[in-house]
Amino acid sequence: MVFRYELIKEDRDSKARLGKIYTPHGVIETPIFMPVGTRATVKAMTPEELKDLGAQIILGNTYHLYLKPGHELIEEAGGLHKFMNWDRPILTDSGGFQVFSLGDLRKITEEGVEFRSHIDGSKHFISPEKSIQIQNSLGSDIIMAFDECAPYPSDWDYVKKSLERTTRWAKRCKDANANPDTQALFGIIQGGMYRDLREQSAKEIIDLDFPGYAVGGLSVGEPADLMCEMLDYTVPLLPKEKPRYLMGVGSPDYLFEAVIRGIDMADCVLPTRIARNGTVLTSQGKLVIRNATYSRDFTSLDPECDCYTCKNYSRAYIRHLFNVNEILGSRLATIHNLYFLIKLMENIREAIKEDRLLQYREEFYKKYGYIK
Ligand code: PRF
Ligand code: ZN
Repeated sequence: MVFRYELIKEDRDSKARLGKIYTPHGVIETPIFMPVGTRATVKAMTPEELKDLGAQIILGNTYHLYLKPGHELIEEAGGLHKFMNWDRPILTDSGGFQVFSLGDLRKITEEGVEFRSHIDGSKHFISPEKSIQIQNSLGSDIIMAFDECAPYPSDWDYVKKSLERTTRWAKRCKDANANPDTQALFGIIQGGMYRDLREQSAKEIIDLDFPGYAVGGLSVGEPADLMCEMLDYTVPLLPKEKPRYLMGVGSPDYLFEAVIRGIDMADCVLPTRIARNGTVLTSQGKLVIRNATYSRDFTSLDPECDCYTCKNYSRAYIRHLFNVNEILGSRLATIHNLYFLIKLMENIREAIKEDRLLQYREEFYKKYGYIK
C-alpha cells in the first residue's frame, strides 16, 4: 500500500477533520493518538497487548535506536517492525528533538549536530542525511525531517536563524530519502512563538512538498493558550489534503484543543510515563494511585472505563502493587492510560462524524477539568 491521506469529513463547528492514512503496514484512522515506543518497545507492553488496546500506530526514536542497539543491527534483523514483532504502522522521530534536549552535550553547525551519548559519553554526529539513513534502515512507515526545536523562550533572531536552518535541513532530508515510495517523509514547521516566523516556516516547508506536515516546537513549556494561539495561526496555513501532526502532545485537554484546530496526529510519552509512577488518567481527572485515600477503595481506576485493568482490578489492589514496587502495577496502569487516550480519540472521531465534537468537549471538561 502506498502512502496516502484521505480526508473523509470536516466538522461543522470546528476545524476538526476525520480521515484515513494509508501506509505499507495498514490504515490509520485520524485523529489518532500514537503511543511512544522510544527504544523499540512501548514500555511495559507487548505488541499483542497494544493491539488489544486498539493502538493503530506507534512511535520509535532515531536517536535512541541509533545508540542502542544500532540501526545496522535492526536492519540486519529485517527492520524495526520485524525486530520488535509489531506489524502495524510505525513513525520514527528524526532525533533532532532528542539531541537538542541534551543541553551542553551537543554542538549545532550547518552540517548537523555533534553530541555526546547520554549513555556512555561517546562522541557522535547526526546530520540530516544521517538521520534519514538511520530511519531508512529502521524501515518505519513515516519518517521525520531532522529539525531544530528552539527552546522556550527564545528570542526572535535566534528562532529565525534556527527555522531557516531547519528548512535547509528539510531539503537535504528530502534529497537523502532512499525509499520515498515506502517511507513517507514529513516536514516539520518550526518558528517558536512568533506568528511571522511560523508563517515563514510553513511557507518554506510546504514549498518543499512533503506527504505530511508536523507542527514542531510547541508544548515546550509555554502556557496552554499560547500553544493554542500558535495552532490557530499555523494549522490553517497547511494544505488540506495532507495529514498534520502535532509533536509531543498527549494530555486529554491538549488533544481536544489540537483536534479542534485541525490536527490529525499526536504523540506523547505522558500516558506511559505517568503510569509508571502511579498516576492514571480518568474521566474525573488525574488520580495518584499511591495516595492512602485509595488503600480500601475497591472500585476500579475509572468507573467509566472498560479496559482490561478496570474490568478486573481495584484501586486498592493497584495501590498495593505500587507500594511494594511490583511491576504488575506499572503494567496495569499503562494498559489503562493508553486505553483511556485511544478510546478518547475513538470517541472524538465518532463525535466529528456526528457534528457534536464541541458538545463532547464541554461534557468531557465538566468532569475532567480543563488544562491541568
Ligand atoms: N521536533 C521533533 N520532535 C519533537 C518535537 C519537535 O519540535 C517536539 C516538540 N514538542 C516533540 N517531539 N523532531
Ligand atoms: Zn481502565
